[in-house]
Amino acid sequence: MDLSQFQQAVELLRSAQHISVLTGAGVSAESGIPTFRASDGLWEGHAIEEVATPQGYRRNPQLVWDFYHARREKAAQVQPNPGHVALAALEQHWADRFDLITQNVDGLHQRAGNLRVHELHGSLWRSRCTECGDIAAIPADFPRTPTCKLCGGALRPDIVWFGEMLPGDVFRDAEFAAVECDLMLVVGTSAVVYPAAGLIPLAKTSSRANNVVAAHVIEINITPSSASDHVDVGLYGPSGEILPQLLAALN
Ligand code: BJW
Ligand code: ZN
Repeated sequence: MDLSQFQQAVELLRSAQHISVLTGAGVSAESGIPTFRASDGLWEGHAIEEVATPQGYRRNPQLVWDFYHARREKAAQVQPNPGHVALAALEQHWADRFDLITQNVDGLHQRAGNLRVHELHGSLWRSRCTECGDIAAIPADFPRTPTCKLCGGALRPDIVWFGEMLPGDVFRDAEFAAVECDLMLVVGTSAVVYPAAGLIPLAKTSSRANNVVAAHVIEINITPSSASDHVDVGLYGPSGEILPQLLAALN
């Protein structure tokens, strides 16, 4: 990691009035959860269009549920890593001037202690009724082929698949957080999926905090991403190491 970039990042953090963080799969990699685009376009052995599109679900709902049951079981077995823990400590420090926007569905940010989490792509831990739209927490004794307790309709995972709209209220809150902040941390995302990736240029062109016109952006990733050309500071290494180092440098 470049030391002068690290020093710049510490200075930006010290002067930040409102921090928003955008996270992706890379932040959970060190907990043992695989990222999406690491290998050959297959997710746990499945083609993306089979398991992460509404068309795939209509073709074979049981295959899709089995995929998400396995993902949920895996997520339940792993622990938040030092990167998650450092982000929870940053929220403690900045309190209500801190927003965590995540593309992840694993719930690890909440388990680490983050309170204000905007889940753009849904959650492994909730189901949604395909008939009445009811969203419910998934209980421990969830059946392999679940149906709605309210209307008997088929349930689906409460996940945002390709071609689907993001939950409107969550995305509005995320846009607000991107506009409100004067510092955005972009952690462990390839920044290729929209509209999530569009929050980075939004932050860069508007800020209401600190009387500045645009937020600064710090990227933390093991390698440069699609966002790298547009960030102010790039810290390249594992987020489970860099985030705790940043936190330690602040104290
Ligand atoms: C580390 C690390 C370590 C590793 N430390 N770093 C504009 C242009 C082009 C296309 C579109 C567009 N707008 C919309 C689209 C279409 C599409 C899209 O964006 N496609 C692109 C791929 C081109 N978007 C959509 O379909 C969205 N919906 C939408 O736009 O609706 C509007 C609409 C609807 C209907 C009609 C008309 C309009 C919905 C997108 C939903 C995405 N959902 C997924 C799947 C969820 C299912 C599941 O989880 O099972 O969400 S896709 C997948 O990608 C998942 C992730 O949240 C998301 C982002 O991936 P992420 O997190 O960045 O992971 P990776 O693997 O890509 O990257 C990991 C990174 O970590 C890497 O950079 C590593 O280097 C790094 N890393 N280890 C730090 N230790
Ligand atoms: Zn229902």
